[in-house]
Amino acid sequence: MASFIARLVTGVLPLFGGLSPEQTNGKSINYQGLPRILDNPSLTTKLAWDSLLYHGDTVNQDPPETGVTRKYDFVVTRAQLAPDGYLRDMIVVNGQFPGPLIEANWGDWVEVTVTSNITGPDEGTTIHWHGLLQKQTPFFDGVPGISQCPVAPGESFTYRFRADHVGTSFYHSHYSAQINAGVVGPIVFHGPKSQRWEYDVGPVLVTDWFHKEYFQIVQGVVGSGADRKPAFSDNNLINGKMNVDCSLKEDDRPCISNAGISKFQLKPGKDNLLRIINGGSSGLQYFSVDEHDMTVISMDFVPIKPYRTNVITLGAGQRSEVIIHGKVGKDAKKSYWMRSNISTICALPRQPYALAALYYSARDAEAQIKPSSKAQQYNLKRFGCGNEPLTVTRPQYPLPVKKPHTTITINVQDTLNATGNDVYLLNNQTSRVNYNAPILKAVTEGNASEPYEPLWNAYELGGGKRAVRIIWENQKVDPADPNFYNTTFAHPLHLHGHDFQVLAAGSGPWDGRIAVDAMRRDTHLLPPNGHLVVQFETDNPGVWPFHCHVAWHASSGFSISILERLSDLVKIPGTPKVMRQTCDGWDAWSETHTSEQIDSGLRMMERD
Ligand SMILES: *[C@@H]1O[C@H](CO)[C@@H](O)[C@H](O)[C@H]1NC(C)=O
Ligand SMILES: *[C@@H]1O[C@H](CO)[C@@H](O)[C@H](O)[C@H]1NC(C)=O
Ligand SMILES: *[C@@H]1O[C@H](CO)[C@@H](O)[C@H](O)[C@H]1NC(C)=O
Ligand SMILES: *[C@@H]1O[C@H](CO)[C@@H](O)[C@H](O)[C@H]1NC(C)=O
Ligand SMILES: *[C@@H]1O[C@H](CO)[C@@H](O)[C@H](O)[C@H]1NC(C)=O
Ligand SMILES: *[C@@H]1O[C@H](CO)[C@@H](O)[C@H](O)[C@H]1NC(C)=O
Ligand SMILES: [Cu+2]
Repeated sequence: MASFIARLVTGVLPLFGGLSPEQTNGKSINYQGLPRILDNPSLTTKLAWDSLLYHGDTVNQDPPETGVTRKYDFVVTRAQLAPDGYLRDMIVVNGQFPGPLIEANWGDWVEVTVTSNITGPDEGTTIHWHGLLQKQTPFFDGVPGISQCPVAPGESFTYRFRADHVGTSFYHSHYSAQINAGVVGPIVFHGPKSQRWEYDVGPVLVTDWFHKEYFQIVQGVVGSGADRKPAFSDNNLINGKMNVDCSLKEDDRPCISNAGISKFQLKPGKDNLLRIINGGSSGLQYFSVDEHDMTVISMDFVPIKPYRTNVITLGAGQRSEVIIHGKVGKDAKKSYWMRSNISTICALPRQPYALAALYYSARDAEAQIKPSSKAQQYNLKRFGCGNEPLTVTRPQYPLPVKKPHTTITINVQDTLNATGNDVYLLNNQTSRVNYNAPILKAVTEGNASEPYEPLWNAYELGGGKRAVRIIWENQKVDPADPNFYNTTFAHPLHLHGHDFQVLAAGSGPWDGRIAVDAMRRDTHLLPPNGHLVVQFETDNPGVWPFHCHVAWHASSGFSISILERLSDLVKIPGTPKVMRQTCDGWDAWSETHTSEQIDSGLRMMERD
């Protein structure tokens, strides 16, 4: 803090880099240029994938047995950092924002020991490994109140799961809206490539950024009457960096307007792979690179038929891998802006524009030449706040769409409850879970039966492998209802434990038509006043939330719990035993700490 202020008053400052990397991102290292797995001698086995172009479906195949376990230690603590120049209280992994990169080969086991060290005030934590199937390990999915109890302050918990996909994802806290405090980092699984590239630039993590602490934001979101406040984001970051205009600041916290932005170095004339992740709390992002087209090769973990574009859409929780062909000659001597713009129509950004600088030589990057490139043009109203049309994003390896055994229609409504708090109702029911009694524990201890607790918002999908279709409807709101609150938000809906087929998505009600070669992914946008139709097979016994990835909407109860194949679930070794580890610790902690639950439960808030 002292050095922060020292730098603040040093007068003339460079174009960017007014703060040190420690001040903006703590102990975070620049993770460009993959695989980095090679840097760690204990992780060097079997990187044969790197040269392999393999035309095979890694999504619907079981991963190979590699016999390798990759171990990581995460300590989650409070920290004060200034990612964009505004000093704020954060919660981070290993002192780093963004958090450390998890890297493994397809088929490896990954073991992460998470120590909860969030004190003053104390908080628990859980980490969710976004997009992983967790087959046979549903208790390591990291959702408090569903798959585990929170890891209590001072306690540790070891997650052990399979690298069951190939591609790009991220991990994040699923405890209340703690993701917003900075508990987020990239995941890369190497494996057979669906397309050839020559240089792996690495993760490009885009996060909307808020200056207030998440507890205050959640209080505003779920508050009633005059306490109810919409959650405006203050800034937008690329790999945890951006500049802020301190003159717009409304408080007296330390702030500097040229903290520094991220720099990327691409190889001229080569095919450069960028792994773009929307790891933010809420904002719908449009990612582009000035004067460069991108060839999109995946959506979430699923390879798609490559297509060229100048911009991609990423709802919170979505990822996309793109190849950028490097410029040559005099064009490679210029620098370019990489941009991510938060939608000003379907989100609430105060400052929507994230920037990073792209260079082709280390010397230019060192000299920090300010780009003078021209922004890509695209229509902000594109796709009515939805994802790219399904005719554009076709999977590399399509699967047939089976006749569904079960069809569930879910009507979404944003309304005020009897005490005037903003809640989401899904088929008239909001969701709220109990941190001391996770649903997975209750159902595997044989201590739950139908009718389930209404606030679980449970949908039980019986035995056997069956096709299940879910139709999300976001348009049948009644404008005559005095509590009707017309949101223009797009809801990025994320299902745990599955890649679903996206059968249809668009505005208005579903017309019954199914996309040709329906793509698969784990998160897709439900547009405002629109519909989203997905289908998956019950091939993964577990309790899987299907929820909005906008942290504030999850806080307001936008979640259902899929209870999948309970009779097979109870046979999984480790149920319910694994959950007792966190629950014993959490029960003991909560006996001596009074906690205040201000939001839904999925993202419930507890404070002493
Ligand atoms: C736990 O957090 C405290 C303060 O936030 C810090 O001093 C301590 O080093 C942390 N412990 C570990 C193991 O990181
Ligand atoms: C995206 O943001 C940049 C500022 O970084 C702006 O100049 C550009 O117009 C924006 N693009 C669109 C389509 O709004
Ligand atoms: C309304 O929702 C709030 C926030 O989730 C909750 O605290 C309150 O108990 C709810 N009121 C009723 C009457 O259910
Ligand atoms: C929700 O409840 C209202 C009455 O309170 C009822 O008319 C309506 O059909 C219900 N909607 C659903 C989707 O269950
Ligand atoms: C079973 O559920 C009941 C009611 O919720 C609770 O009182 C009891 O402690 C639970 N038993 C176990 C073993 O969890
Ligand atoms: C909701 O808002 C949208 C966009 O502002 C508007 O087009 C639509 O008519 C509104 N719907 C209702 C029922 O008010
Ligand atoms: Cu939402």
